Amino acid sequence: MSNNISLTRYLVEQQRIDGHIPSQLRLLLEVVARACKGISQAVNKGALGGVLGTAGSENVQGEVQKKLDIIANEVLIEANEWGGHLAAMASEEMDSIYSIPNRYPQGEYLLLFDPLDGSSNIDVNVSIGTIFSVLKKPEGQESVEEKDFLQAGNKQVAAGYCVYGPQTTLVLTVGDGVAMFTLDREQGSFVLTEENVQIPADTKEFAINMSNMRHWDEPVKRYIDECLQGKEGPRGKDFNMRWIASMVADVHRILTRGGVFMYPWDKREPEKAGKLRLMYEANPMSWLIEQAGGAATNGKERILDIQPTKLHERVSVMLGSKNEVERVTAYHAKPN
Ligand code: P6P
Repeated sequence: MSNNISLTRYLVEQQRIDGHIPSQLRLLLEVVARACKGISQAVNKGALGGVLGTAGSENVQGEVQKKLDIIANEVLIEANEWGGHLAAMASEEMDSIYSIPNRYPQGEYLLLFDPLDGSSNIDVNVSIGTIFSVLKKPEGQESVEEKDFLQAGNKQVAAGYCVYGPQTTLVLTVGDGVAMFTLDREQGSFVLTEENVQIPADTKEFAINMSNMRHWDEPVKRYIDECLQGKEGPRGKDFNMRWIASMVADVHRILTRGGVFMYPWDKREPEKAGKLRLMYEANPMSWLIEQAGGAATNGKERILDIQPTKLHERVSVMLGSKNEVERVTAYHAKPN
C-alpha cells in the first residue's frame, strides 16, 4: 500500500489515536487546506490570471492591498462560513471580525488569518503564504464579539501556514509537534512529507531587514553586530544572512534548517510595538516554532504569553533556534 499519507488520513489518525482533534476542528483544518489549494491556484496563475498588481484600496494597517490579498481573503471566508465549525473569523485584510451569517450553523471555533503574507513579493514571483490561527470561542456564548478573539497565543488549538513557493506546502500543529504536507497537484491533495519537525538549537543564519539597523534598540544592534564580527568576534563563528521579506518563507526555512528571524521594535514608529501582527502572524508562527523545539519572544517575554488588547495589535518578534533567541532576549534583560 502506498505510504502516501494524505492530510485527511493524518487528521483522522490524530483524531482516532490522540483524540485531541475533535471532528469540528478536523473539518476546519481540511476546509482551510482546501482554501489554500484554491489560493495556490490563483497565485500560480500570476499575470495569466490578471491577479497581479494593486486593488486600489488599503487595509486596516494602512497598507496598499494587492488584488491577490483580497482574492485570498474572499476564498478563506467563502470556504469557511458555511461549514458549521466557526463562530467568527478575523483577517489582516478586514477592520473588524466577520461573524458567521445567521443562514449558516454556528460552531465553536474562531479562525484568524493573514490571507496572503508577504504580498509585496507577489509581483516579483517570490514565495508568499497564508498564515492561520485557531482559537475556541468562550464557552456558553451565543454571539461572538471582537473581545472574544483577544486570547493569548497559548490558547490556540491549531496553527499553521501554507507557503506558495516552488512547492505548495502546508505546515500544521495541533499541539503534538509540527507536520508538513506537500501539495500533490496530480492528485489535488496534500501529502505528509515531514512530521515531528525539529529546529537545531544553534544556527549560523540570521534573518532581519538590515536597512533598519540605525533604528534598532541597543540589544538587537549588539546581537547583530556580534554575528557580523564572525569568527574573530565574540561568537567565534561566521554567520550567513537571509531576508525574503515574506515571514512565511523565512519561517519555513527556519523550520527546515534552523536560523533566527527578527522583526524587532524600532524607532521609526516608537508608539508601535513592532511591524508584525500578534494575533495572526506572530502567535501561529511562534507556536509552530515552539512545537518544533525553538523559542519565540518579543525581546522581553514569550510571545505566546502576551495578553492582546487589540485585534490588529503589533509585536516585536524574535523567533527560531532556541539558543539564539535566548541570547538576544538575555541582551534585552542586560542591555549593557
Ligand atoms: P519589510 C510582509 O509584508 C511582512 O508582514 C512579513 O511577511 C515580512 O517578514 C515583513 O513584513 C517584511 O517587512 O519591512 O522588510 O518589507
